[in-house]
Amino acid sequence: MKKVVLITGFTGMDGANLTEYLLKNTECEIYGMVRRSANPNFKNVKEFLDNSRVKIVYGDLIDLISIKNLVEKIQPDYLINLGANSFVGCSWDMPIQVFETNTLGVLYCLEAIKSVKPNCRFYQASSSEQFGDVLYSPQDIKHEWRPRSIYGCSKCSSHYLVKVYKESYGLYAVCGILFNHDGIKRGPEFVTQKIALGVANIHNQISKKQPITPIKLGNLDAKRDWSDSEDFVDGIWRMLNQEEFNQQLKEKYISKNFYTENIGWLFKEIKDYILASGETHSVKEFIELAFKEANIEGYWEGKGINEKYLISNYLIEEHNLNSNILVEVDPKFFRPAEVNILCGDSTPARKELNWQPKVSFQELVKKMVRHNINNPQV
Ligand code: F7E
Repeated sequence: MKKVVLITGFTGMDGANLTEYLLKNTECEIYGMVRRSANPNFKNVKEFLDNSRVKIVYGDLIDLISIKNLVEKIQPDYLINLGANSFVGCSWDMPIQVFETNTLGVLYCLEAIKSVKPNCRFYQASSSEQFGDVLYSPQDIKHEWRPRSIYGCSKCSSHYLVKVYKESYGLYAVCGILFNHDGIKRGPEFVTQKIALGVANIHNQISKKQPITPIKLGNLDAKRDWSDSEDFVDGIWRMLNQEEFNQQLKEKYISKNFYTENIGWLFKEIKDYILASGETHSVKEFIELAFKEANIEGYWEGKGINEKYLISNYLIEEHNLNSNILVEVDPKFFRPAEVNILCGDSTPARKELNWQPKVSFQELVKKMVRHNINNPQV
């Protein structure tokens, strides 16, 4: 029997990358949950829509009835919850919507599984934002939660809900604590894509001898542990199938003909895992590498809100440019409270699940800039 997967957040970056991964590496049938809207955005998933293994279903994380109906109708073997209001910055502007989607939505998924299909495996997208105001680096699974955003709080609450449902009802429910992961399908409001799009735009303007548009950003000193989402979806699938990817579990159970469909024994063994690169880089480093990839030389000048990344003088003359500013600070992008540094320890996922990311920070920056230069926004 082919396994059935229900993905929330299907049209987002992770949803699209996971769909691609499952189509390539498994025989699963995929149901992508989409919220009904007047202007649906299928940009990230358009290449999968004609695939007979992919079906769109309508539902909303904040509507328990819709989630329950879908679980009843589809009878999924896996419910992978990637749906969330994932933009940290906006969580101060719409705190209730963030909690409803990111926390109540998880509760509804767990309730639906518990009452309709308790052997459906559940994945929850936990986040490094839960570590917040960190006490040490790299952060491991034992690091306490010290969230600095409403988004971070919503993810801590849902993390605990998963734990409680797992322990109370014996569900295969797992949280992947994912550090920043980006890629060519990333939304334009996140800092990596904002920079990559801005650099590609300036590259285009210089080549057409048009005035250049500086990129306006917030905290340039924030440090993050950035990876490629395409590497992380592989880690997510490994977390959902730990008895297959963890050699010790495999030997302990599968080789002794344990009935894996009966997950009664399994929920006690499964673990939450961190996915991260183990490196931390500042927003400034991302900017420098991004301009380098576009062959635009620059340098930093000024401090605090007056800090700017300026284009090298010889390029101004060569291209007869109107302005020398490539990047400037706009305080409107500062957050009321900031997570200054994140760096994750993913040793257990690497050792136990045999997970190995392929794309480095430098390759990620190049890939995003190159993609935007080759596919200019219209
Ligand atoms: O910000 C700083 C900003 O919005 C990264 C989400 O996937 O990862 C992501 O959350 C850093 C922050 O991602 C701008 O202040 C400076 O320090 O790209 P971001 P995030 O907040 O780290 C975690 C793991 C998640 O779970 C989230 O869902 O960059 N920054 N200037 C800026 N950030 C933005 N967005 N825009 C700026 O202009």
